[in-house]
Amino acid sequence: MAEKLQPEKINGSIDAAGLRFAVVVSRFNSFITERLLQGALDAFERSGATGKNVHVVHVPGSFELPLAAKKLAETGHYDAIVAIGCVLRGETAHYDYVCSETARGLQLAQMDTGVPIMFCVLTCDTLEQAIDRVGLKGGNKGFEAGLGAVEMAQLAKKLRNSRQGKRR
Ligand code: INI
Repeated sequence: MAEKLQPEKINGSIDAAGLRFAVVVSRFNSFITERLLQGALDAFERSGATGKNVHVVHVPGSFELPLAAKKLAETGHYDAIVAIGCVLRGETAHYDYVCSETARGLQLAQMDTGVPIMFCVLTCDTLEQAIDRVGLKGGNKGFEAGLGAVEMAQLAKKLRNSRQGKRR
């Protein structure tokens, strides 16, 4: 019987040593976003990043995250970026505009620049749902995003190197 094909797997490791990160944080709902920031920083520290390689930038609200993230990505200085925000549903359609434009803008920023950008924007109906995602029932989504940034930074580096290998 023919042997089962064993594909070569390419994964990003959770090793932040020597990598550079930016975290862009919305001040709106800072009770939540500052806890998400602490989670992301914890993930960087636990995976071997050093303080001088992690920069934190604040913006007024989630709607401003994409522009700041894109400008950071364009510097060429960062291996990955985490965008942190918290949008809580109100009585008007404002919530829908902020959520959709923030998500769209962050996706465009990472596709335009090739720098991984983690979408760490909570979109919740209530404050209680948000609190559950910053350390209580749902863990800390900032920590998950930090780990995601490390993995994507490593993966992007590997894919870049394997592409260069093919050209030779
Ligand atoms: N920004 C948030 O990050 N979360 C919110 O819940 C929110 N609400 O509800 O209005 C919010 N609005 C501000 C917005 O992000 C912009 O800063 C503002 O519209 C100026 O461009």
